[in-house]
Amino acid sequence: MTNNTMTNDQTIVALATPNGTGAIGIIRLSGPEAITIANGVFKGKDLTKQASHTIHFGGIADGDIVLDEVLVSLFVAPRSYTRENVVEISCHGSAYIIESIIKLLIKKGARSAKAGEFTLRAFLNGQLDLSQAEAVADLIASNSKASQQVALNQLRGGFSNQLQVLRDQLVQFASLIELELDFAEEDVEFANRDQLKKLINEINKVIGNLIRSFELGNAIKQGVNTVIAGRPNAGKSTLLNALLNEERAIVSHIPGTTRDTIEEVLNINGINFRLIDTAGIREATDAIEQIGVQRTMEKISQSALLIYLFDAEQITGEELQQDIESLQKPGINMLVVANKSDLPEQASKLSNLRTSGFSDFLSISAKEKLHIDELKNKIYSSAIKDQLTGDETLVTNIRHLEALQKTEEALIRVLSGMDEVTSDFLAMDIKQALHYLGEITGAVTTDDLLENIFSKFCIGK
Ligand SMILES: Nc1nc2c(ncn2[C@@H]2O[C@H](COP(=O)(O)OP(=O)(O)OP(=O)(O)O)[C@@H](O)[C@H]2O)c(=O)[nH]1
Ligand SMILES: [Mg+2]
Repeated sequence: MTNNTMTNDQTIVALATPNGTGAIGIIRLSGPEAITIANGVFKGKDLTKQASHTIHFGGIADGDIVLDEVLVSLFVAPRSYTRENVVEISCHGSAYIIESIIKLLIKKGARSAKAGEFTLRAFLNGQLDLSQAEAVADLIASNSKASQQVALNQLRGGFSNQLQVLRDQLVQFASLIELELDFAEEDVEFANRDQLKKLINEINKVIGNLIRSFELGNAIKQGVNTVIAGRPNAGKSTLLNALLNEERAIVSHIPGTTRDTIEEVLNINGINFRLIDTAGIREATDAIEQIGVQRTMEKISQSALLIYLFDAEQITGEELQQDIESLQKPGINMLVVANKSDLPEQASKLSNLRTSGFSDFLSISAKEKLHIDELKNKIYSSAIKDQLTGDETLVTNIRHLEALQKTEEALIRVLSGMDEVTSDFLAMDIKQALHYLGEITGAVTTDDLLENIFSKFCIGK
């Protein structure tokens, strides 16, 4: 990141609304000169003399040429998103007008904002911590009720507050141990080792929970990869259609109908599931089908949830067991589902299976849409388990996950070295744990880290 971006002495400008034609477009200016620059092109009241949080109607003009009639909103530092002077110009949403106004503002001394630069300034000026700034990006990208809630929770500081408290406690111990270093000759212990152990165990418990929450947090943010697999003709494509309530995939009585994978998003109770219909698994009869079956296996290995569908008419109990065993992988939840329950002959087959000790499956009819809601509930609860109560802290960000894992490792080193190593090594490991915790909230940052985070934002945010 250049020094230009890191210092806030320049006034930046960007369109804050999406590109293209809309009813209105909002152009945002932030920086020390935001109000003066806007005032220089504004035909109306003297903006430099107006109070913060007021809106003013007037024209935007380049000399004598009026470009548009607009509303100007004023936010005087530090009462703004960036804590700098901020002006938002709401103009008519023509791409031409927007471009002309931005060009004019640049001519008058503003410069184009980089991706995420407004939020970067909010962070640098202490308005948000780093994990909150990241939550802004997540909130903009959220596409389901659950992902919006998790991002909003993080924006409100739930996540970082929890870590900050832990970090503060650890800082105290670090300074006591530092103190011991100063008195190395005397062999004194200022930091009570038992208390330190207790604190570290407490911190590790919280960190462990946060680390474990990532699986769910990530599922909520990205959607849960859910593969429908089974032998040809089991009714996988019919099930996809039934779940989506739409004739999405081709269904036929010919085994091997689906060749390529078909993906569609299904939202269940606010969580997005990426449903993937696949080619039926069997010894392929031609080269194309063979590729299809390979893809099925790839999709299964990348999935979080596998719906294994079978037609009891077409499969023996042993084959069923074999299929299930060969598809069961660590990290993948599996739901076993018997299809075609509308057919009268299925009942006796299924009861045979049950008497032979195999009963852990749900019975549905994809074609007649029987027990589809029950299946949806199972899909939901297998992904969410009992973890989602509404306001818990979930880690959704891989960067946070890595920092938490590194913190945990450092703390384990502290624990295991406590009785053996000297205070200086102990101090080093604690410092490292503090460093990684600080990386999450932004108490510790590097230019690379900031660049990496904010370059993923959109321009204007
Ligand atoms: N009676 C009945 N027939 C079904 C049911 N589900 C699917 N079928 C029929 O089973 C046949 C195969 O259905 P598909 O959905 O194409 O099966 P598939 O598993 O996608 O098959 P491939 O793509 O070839 O692997 C079709 O004739 C469907 O109409 C069901 O619940 N009841
Ligand atoms: Mg199919």
